[in-house]
Amino acid sequence: MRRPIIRPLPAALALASAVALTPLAAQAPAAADSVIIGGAAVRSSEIPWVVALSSRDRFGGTRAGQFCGGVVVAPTQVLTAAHCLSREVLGATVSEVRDLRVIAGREDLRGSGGREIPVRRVRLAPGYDPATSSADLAVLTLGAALPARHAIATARRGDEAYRPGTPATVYGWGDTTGIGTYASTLHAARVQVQPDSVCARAYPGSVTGSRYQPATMMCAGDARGGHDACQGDSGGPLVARGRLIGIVSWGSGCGRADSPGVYTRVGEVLPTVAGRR
Ligand code: 4AZ
Repeated sequence: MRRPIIRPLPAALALASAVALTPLAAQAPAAADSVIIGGAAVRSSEIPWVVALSSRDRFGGTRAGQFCGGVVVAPTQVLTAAHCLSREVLGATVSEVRDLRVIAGREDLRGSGGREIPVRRVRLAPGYDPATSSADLAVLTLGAALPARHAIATARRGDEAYRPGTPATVYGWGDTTGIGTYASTLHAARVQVQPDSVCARAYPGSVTGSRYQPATMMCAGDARGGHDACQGDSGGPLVARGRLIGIVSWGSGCGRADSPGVYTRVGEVLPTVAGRR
């Protein structure tokens, strides 16, 4: 997620959400040449299922109002993180945001290529809990259809792509340095699916941090750090074996060896969203 231009939240609440979702000040800056964190630029035309979530009203026009990522799973269905649609992120309720759109097929957020499609309907996973980030998933219905070939297959519960050690790729337009350098072109980083034991050890839950919950979350990173999602990548896809396995959700800092990125476990949480087709 990105912080909205206007933040009407009480400082204490804003701080609580920042703690759960990575305070910028606490992030360890990654290497200066890293992108997404430790990734590389990719052409969005080759990754047609990645979209940007946008509201110029809330986030300004310099990067087309991008504030989160999303994933096309059917011609009019896009998945994102539920927290992307929260008041903390938007600075308003989602129904008050009149220009919520997805941007598909745009190489550079500063340009005008691709399409901007309005979001018609928003459904949050019924188990979504903003306090713990559990079941952090939302299904957006678009006002116009994208080509069916732009959609990516979603992993099912127990999919072999969830096996620890599986190579995976995370995509986004988020922070490339850990200190607030937002990308204008799509970036991708290679990570590996981590065992639940590693995720649980990294995020045991404490006064300052969220707890890893394997039922609705998974985590991915690399043992040496340096490859990760970061602020602004939330809602975007984690893909393995050609299938969507995770949605960027939260983490402590970006690219730290001891703090893998935490993702919504799509195979478990997507089936809980009623009437999603
Ligand atoms: C965020 O604030 C965020 N390193 C997303 C992913 C990660 C951290 C923060 C994982 O949107």
